[in-house]
Amino acid sequence: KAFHVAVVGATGAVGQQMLKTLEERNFPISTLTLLSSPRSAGKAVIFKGQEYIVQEAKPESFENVDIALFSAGGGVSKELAPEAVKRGAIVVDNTSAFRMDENTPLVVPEVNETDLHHHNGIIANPNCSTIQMVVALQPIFETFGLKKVIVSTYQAVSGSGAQAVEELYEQTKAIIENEDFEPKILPVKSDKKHYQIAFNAIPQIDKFMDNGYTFEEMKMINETKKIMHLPELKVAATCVRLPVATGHSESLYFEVEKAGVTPEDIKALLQDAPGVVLQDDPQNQIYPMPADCVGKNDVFVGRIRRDLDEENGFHMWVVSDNLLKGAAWNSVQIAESLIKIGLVK
Ligand code: 11C
Repeated sequence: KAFHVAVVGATGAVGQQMLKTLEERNFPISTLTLLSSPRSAGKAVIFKGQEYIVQEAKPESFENVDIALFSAGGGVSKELAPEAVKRGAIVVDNTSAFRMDENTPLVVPEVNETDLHHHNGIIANPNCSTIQMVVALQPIFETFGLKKVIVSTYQAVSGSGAQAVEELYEQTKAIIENEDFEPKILPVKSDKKHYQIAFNAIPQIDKFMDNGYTFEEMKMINETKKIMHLPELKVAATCVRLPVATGHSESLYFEVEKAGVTPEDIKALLQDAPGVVLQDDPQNQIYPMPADCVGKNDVFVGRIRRDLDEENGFHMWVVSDNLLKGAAWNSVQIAESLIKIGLVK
């Protein structure tokens, strides 16, 4: 069986990767409807060699749609995802609009695919930095138990959209050519101040909350607890933006419940874990790096070692393509799971 699929936000950084992923997976599509905000409507997009004109997303755009993949910002999802559901579609939403809603499953198929059974029309796709972390942590939790996670991220500018990638290239060029420039996008387009990203590191992703953490940090904390069904898990996060175009990296410290676990036990486990590729051979300088992970769907892990003071504590480096497993691939993977389980009419 083939399905009528709508992609909302088809011209954006994630939307483009969604189309590429649907094409690569040979996703069973009978009709493809490409939608966007009024700003991008009218643009031409090629899918499987055929040209499509992107239409402005409206409630009636979702008539007869079976599966709608949303990635056009939280405002668009809040307004139009319920309209799509009303018309019989299942929505996979890549924004933060419904993630913490208790009636909306927040799904990473390697971790909690069975949560899809409880959907009410909308399935939320988690934040990119959360996804790669839980793919690496879930097998460790299942086998050894998990007490505590402290994560520091090294995030790529494409997480902030195509304009941020442009800004990185332009600033880099301006600095090398000794020209003036004015930061306008990063760290957060709508925040009061903007800072240089080229040759820099910015310890702010999304706006600050009253508790001193950013929204990105709180997403990593709250979403991890929800996806892994571990409300009591201790999680802390510091999220930093780097001048890398694509590929988020994370340094994780975690403590397991079980005594006597060795780094070799963790490596052996992750070697066979779904969605994980182990690259861990320090003697031969083998470890994951964003430049090697771009364009791949997996989560890459390495640098696994025991903490020098805490017997049950370990350190690990986790890298993934933030636009693929962090967004487009996880969304398409959810859609594939929905079909496999028989949840798409
Ligand atoms: C970033 N993680 O790297 C963000 C982008 O909630 O889906 C994804 C925002 C989200 O800037």
